[in-house]
Amino acid sequence: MRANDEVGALLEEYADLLAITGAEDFKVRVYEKAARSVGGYAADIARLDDAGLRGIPNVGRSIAAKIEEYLATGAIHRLEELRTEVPAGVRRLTLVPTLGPKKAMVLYQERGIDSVEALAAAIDEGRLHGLHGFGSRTEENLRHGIEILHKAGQRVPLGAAMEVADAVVAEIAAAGGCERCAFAGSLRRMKDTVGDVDVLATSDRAPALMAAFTRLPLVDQVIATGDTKTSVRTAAGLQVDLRVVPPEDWGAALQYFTGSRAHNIRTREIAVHRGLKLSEYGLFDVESGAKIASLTEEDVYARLGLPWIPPTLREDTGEIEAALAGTLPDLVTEADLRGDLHTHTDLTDGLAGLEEMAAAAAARGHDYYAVTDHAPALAMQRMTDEKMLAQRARVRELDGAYGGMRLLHGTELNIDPDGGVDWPPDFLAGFDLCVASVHSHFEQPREEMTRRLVRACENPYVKILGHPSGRVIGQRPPVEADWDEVFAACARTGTALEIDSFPDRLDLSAEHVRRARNHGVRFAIDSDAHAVPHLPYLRYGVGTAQRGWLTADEVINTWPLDRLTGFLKADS
Ligand code: DGT
Ligand code: CA
Ligand code: CA
Ligand code: ZN
Repeated sequence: MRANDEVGALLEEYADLLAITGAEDFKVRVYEKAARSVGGYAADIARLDDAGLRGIPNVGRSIAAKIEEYLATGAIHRLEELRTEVPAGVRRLTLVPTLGPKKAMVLYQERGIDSVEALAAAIDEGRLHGLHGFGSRTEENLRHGIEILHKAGQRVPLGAAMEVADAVVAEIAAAGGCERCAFAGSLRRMKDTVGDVDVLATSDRAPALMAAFTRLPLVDQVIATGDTKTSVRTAAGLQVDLRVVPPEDWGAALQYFTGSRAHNIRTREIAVHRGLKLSEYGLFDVESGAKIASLTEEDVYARLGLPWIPPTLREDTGEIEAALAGTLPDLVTEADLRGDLHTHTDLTDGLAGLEEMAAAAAARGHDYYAVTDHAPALAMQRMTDEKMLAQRARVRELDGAYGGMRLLHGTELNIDPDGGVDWPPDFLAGFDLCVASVHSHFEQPREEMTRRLVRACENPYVKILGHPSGRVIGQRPPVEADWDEVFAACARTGTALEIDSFPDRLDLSAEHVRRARNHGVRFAIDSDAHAVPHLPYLRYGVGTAQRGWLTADEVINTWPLDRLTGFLKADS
């Protein structure tokens, strides 16, 4: 894990604890902003001196000092003090949707509630009655919030699990005696949340790999260790399993541990029909016991009479039938993407300036890059017509300064409760591209929400419906709408549906993508980047698109610029 992420998490915790202990809002916000800036900062903070640290946006003298203290000693004294005042469970209370820090502290001080479980029990036993600010309506909201939190369970968003897995794989691969190493399981299938991380390696010296694994700095606790499997837990509570197999069994083990369970049941059945037996050790002839295939996944699938099936499809939702029929889709890949169509800068809530974002995008090899800052109705972003036009002028000036990459000027509009957007047609006409998203009134009844989204699609200037369901994984459920009606409207009006690649959104979800696809809709896989380190999030959006069975041609930002520009014309 990068020091930036560690310190970002500590500053966020600091902000939470300040809020819980009743510090002024402005002070809390200072730390929240600093947390995001540090986490999103492109350079490694462990390599910065004091002046370098203070060059990070939103980091002043006192925060720079705390960061230096952490880098030097591994702890921040003031944070340790706050931790003794506020039990960890009280901070966890603020993860309950609708429960803010002040209310959490009241619950702790007045009723001794120091965990989510204790809160649920207190509600059930009626112990919140009479507590100021906790009427029956509030209680109902809390009950619902606890449900949402529990549904998310202990599952971790894809992005957080991927960071851990990438770090583990890099370390194990570099350990002496390791031949191959990769992650398997739900992570390789790019599921939007991950229960635990499954890492697979081949070596003739398993004990050396296990020892290297348990010594990794991110390991907080060793759950169990042996010669074939070791399980550990990170400080954030994520379990990581490392399995070591002999080099000749790599393919069979990778196939087995990638899953899903449902997919494996089907492949085992196919084996049985052929007089074979499939396990993590290989594909065997039942009669002779001879091993028929195990070195590569391709071998295993081939001896089952199947083409290799991409991991993102392995859910037994039609991929076996498609493989047998020779009709597996040619899935979109990250290499197919030519640009990014939804990104922010520090003109609104982004952390980096236009030039920095554009330069980083160009370094990724994009052919085009759209800047789409927030529109005025999101009041806290303080957007004005003048600021937007000044940004456009700057975008036009800079266009051409990044090699072959074209800069597009767009905006992310807010869809109001009636389906209208921020600006009138003549102003919208000046943009190269308008994304439109729901940022408020998430709880509208289904019919109203459907009408709202359909009306937004019908606006001829709206070309992409941003994060269409509005979900935030583990925090906010998707809005209720008649999705088939919305998807049909997108197809009819030539509005692309976004797959927002931000790892806590992944919105549209893979299930919705697959449904939308049947309506003949186009999609845009966007980073929604608010900082330079967010640009690579496209990888998660591509994973989601693959799980939705998308091919490159269905994704508008795989198209060459002239084809894209045709799509973006208001009358198309
Ligand atoms: P997760 O961790 O809940 O996000 O989901 P997975 O799919 O990573 O599941 P996990 O970690 O329990 O196991 C990894 C893969 O190993 C799983 O997808 C299929 C395979 N596997 C593990 N245990 C079994 C089993 O008892 N039966 C079968 N058929 N496959 C198994
Ligand atoms: Ca797993
Ligand atoms: Ca596992
Ligand atoms: Zn948005």
